[in-house]
Amino acid sequence: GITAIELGDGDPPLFDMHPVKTLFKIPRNPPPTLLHPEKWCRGFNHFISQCLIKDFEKRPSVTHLLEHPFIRQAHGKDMSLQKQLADLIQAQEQLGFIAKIRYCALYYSADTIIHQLQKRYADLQIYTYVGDILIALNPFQNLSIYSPQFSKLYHGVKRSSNPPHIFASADAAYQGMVTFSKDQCIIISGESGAGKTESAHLIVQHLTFLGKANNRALREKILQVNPLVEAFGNACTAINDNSSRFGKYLEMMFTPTGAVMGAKISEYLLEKSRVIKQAVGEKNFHIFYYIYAGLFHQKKLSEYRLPEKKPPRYIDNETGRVMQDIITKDSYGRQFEAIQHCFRIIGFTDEEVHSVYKILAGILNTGNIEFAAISSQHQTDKSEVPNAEALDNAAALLSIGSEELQEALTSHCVVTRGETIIRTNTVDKAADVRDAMSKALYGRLFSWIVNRINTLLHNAESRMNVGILDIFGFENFTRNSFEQLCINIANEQIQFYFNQHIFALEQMEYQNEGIDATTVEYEDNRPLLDMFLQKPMGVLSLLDEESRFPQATDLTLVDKFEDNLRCKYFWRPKRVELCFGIQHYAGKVLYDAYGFLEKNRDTLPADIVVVLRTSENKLLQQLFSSPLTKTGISLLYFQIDTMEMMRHPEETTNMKRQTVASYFRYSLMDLLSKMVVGQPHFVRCIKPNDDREALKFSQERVLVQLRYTGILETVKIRQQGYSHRILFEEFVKRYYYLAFKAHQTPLGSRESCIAILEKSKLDNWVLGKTKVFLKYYHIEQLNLFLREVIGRVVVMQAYTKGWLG
Ligand code: AD9
Ligand code: MG
Repeated sequence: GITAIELGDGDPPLFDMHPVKTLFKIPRNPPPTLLHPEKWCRGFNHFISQCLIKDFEKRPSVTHLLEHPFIRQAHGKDMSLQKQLADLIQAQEQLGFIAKIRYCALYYSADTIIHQLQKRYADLQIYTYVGDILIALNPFQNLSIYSPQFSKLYHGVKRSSNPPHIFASADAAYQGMVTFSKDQCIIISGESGAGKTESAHLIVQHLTFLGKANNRALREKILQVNPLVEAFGNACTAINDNSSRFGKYLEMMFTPTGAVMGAKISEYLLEKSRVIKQAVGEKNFHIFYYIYAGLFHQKKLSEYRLPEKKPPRYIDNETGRVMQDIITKDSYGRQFEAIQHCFRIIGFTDEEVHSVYKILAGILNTGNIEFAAISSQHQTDKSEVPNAEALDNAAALLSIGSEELQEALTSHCVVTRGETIIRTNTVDKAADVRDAMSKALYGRLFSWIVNRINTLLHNAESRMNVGILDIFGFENFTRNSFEQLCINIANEQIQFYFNQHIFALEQMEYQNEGIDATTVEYEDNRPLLDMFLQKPMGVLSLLDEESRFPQATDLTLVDKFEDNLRCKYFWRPKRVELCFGIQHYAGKVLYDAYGFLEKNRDTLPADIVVVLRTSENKLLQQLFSSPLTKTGISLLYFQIDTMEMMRHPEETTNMKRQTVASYFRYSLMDLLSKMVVGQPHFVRCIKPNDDREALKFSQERVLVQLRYTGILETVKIRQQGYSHRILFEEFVKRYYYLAFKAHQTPLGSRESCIAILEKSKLDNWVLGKTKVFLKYYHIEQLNLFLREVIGRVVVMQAYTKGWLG
């Protein structure tokens, strides 16, 4: 008969989730009369998991489970394994185990994982653990699992006490920070529309709950940060109605005891080009619609010199649609009020907010400035503004002179041999200058808002933080431009970090510690990342080099790519000249190089800066007084520049000519430097379908995402791997109470570790040369024991000291 069934030892399937391994033993070679081994195991595992869930719900001990009459019965009789199995399953039904499987079994095959995810999704169980990575399927509907009751449930408890949840990730990070006094970072990844931003909100919500500050006002403030920056940095795209058009790293700061103290945001690469133009079916940044609709409903459009009949060109790319939306729905208007509320709560002054609105309205009016050619006999390359209304409005809102603005738009100064010559702009050139000005205004305004939030929420006394990374997800549209390239490179970098952390470092550590662990093959995207970032022959460097040549064109750029990128990840389609393709980790993307050089140069003529600096609007003056004149880089970024300049003084001269690509490279570096100091927690968002429909699960789409994100490989490595490694000394210091008396001072040695582990009756742990290797459930168990023991010690001391009478 069965004595025990062991789940594990490389036999599929396996639960990494509970210490069930010692409970049951599956014979290595099931008798041939049995069902197909995998099905057989699956049936059994299913049963066991149900028992366990029952077990965990009532919280009896593991022995309690063994004492279960049904299990005892199975043990007692001598039946064929098959019969017993049938009995077990029947009994399971009789017992009415209706509890659902909470923990996904870690099967080897992709099929079984997909199957499991699908089943869970149908039950609206969108979260699943794979090892210690949280998989989050986008539900595309509101679920009632984020209420304060749920927050209470995920508060300083073992992970296995509750169903998988995004709150558990926040709780794990929080506990990690408090217990180890170490910064943590939660890295949320997934393609566009997969649910990263929503997840980030939920994490902030839960962290503010966990880090209970007495200061309610502060908590309120922190909760308003995301909605505010997202109004300015998110927009509707073809894939996602609330798509992040910038990368965001939000650090929540805490005291050593874990009370929340403040917050700080870093922003990465806002897609400024959206201000001036949007693809068909897409929109400008939310804030423009909020403000236009809000002012419309409040009948205040004229106060901000905004046209009432026809919305400004920048927000009305499909003529007429916007106005209809604004009049019929008033959600935009409500959002405007919400944003005003955010500004107020966070602590912006009325004057500041008014200035922000004026600049936004100024940008919208700037977009309406049109140019016409002045043709005289001698000059055909001269332009003027035939209708001064938009020009005057923009100038008034920006508190600058209308004539000066016209001058700066339609002409430019050239300094040659110490002499200043004024050259006129063609109509096209003038329009480019106008758009460059709008982009610069918006980009700098955005950075200013972020910096202002940081000043208002910063707390110099904070000691530890939990960072939450929410960037723009991998994108593949019908037409992909420079912005998509940058976004996808950023995702490539995050994927690399993930791989490093999960696979490369893991394997290196096993080797170093002399532990025998099977190596897991994974898709290393390092060569791809090198192709993008390498100097001087990487995509970004080549782009920068080409951007320096005035004669270069987008076509010469693609030629240059083709000549230099000799690598299987790059190809050039035959028929379309300006196109090139890249095989990203997440799929093939075809890029259209049109406009790459201009977008990378991101030039803002000095004449415009000069005019804007004369503004009487204090905020505007501030935006353009920084020494960086081009990319609208925040102060935060400026610090990195200076750091870089100190390290590479030879590049200092180029700093003035900073391109988007070089800024982008530094941003990635900066982001990584923040991430590597913290203990990472990974949340992988997955989009179950492309139609944004609830309950619709496309196996194909999910499989693709599981595959390219490396989750399938993760399953393998997690099955075999050890999520915690602790130096002997540290381990002894932390857990010596479990095997030694309080007055003893055991050596931080291998032997002491063994004593502790054996005393705790754990198995499946491994000792390396310097570290103890543990599965995550070991840690949970140890901490639980520790709490009990310490509790006992405290009570005993209280007795001996006579406190308890
Ligand atoms: V992008 O890369 O910024 O374009 P995200 O951030 O991955 O993308 P987002 O969080 O914006 O996606 O989610 C897209 C939409 O899915 C949201 O607007 C919600 O409508 C929906 N969603 C995502 N997660 C949840 C959830 N936990 N509950 C309910 C959700 N709806
Ligand atoms: Mg997002």
